Amino acid sequence: MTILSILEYPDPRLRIRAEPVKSVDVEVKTLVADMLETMYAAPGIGLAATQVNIHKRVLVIDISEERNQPMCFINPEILSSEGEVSYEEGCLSVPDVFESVIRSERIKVKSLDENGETSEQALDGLLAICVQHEMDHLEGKLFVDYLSYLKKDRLNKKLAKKARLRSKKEQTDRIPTPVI
Ligand code: GNR
Ligand code: NI
Repeated sequence: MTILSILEYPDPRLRIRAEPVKSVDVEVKTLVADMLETMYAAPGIGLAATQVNIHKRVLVIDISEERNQPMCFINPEILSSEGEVSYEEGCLSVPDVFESVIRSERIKVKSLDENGETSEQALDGLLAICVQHEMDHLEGKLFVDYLSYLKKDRLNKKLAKKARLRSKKEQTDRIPTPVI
């Protein structure tokens, strides 16, 4: 298994719309295994293939405390949704940012599992929130897209500062050329 590297905002590759999986073959199964390993290592409660620069409609999720209930959703579709909930979300592709997002409270999702079997599941709570967050990634959408202009502006300023500090650190870290 392999730990894959996770793209970070504002990487334009996070905006690519993912393509449906045609068949759940060994390549897709390997991707699922690698994504689970990457999610557990990060650590995160979910991961979309888009985040590891693979533009296929594949998600993995584990919301259990013990981190022993891996779930996989291939070609997920929301059949119906009800209610609204607000939850403080974070994203592995937008480190250190946590903001409230309003999502549907309950959803019915149709998807394929890692064996290519179709299933329909009625989900609620954190699992429903996480599936919606991950499905947004497959559309090239990020949770920060829901923020107000003011909050988005603050986020962009914070990222600009982070980039400035990084380039400053790179300068001071540079090993000086010895004077002979
Ligand atoms: O690890 C994650 N935590 C989280 C918390 C609240 C709502 C959504 C998430 S998903 C996130 C991992 C991630 O970025 N998945 O795309
Ligand atoms: Ni995310």
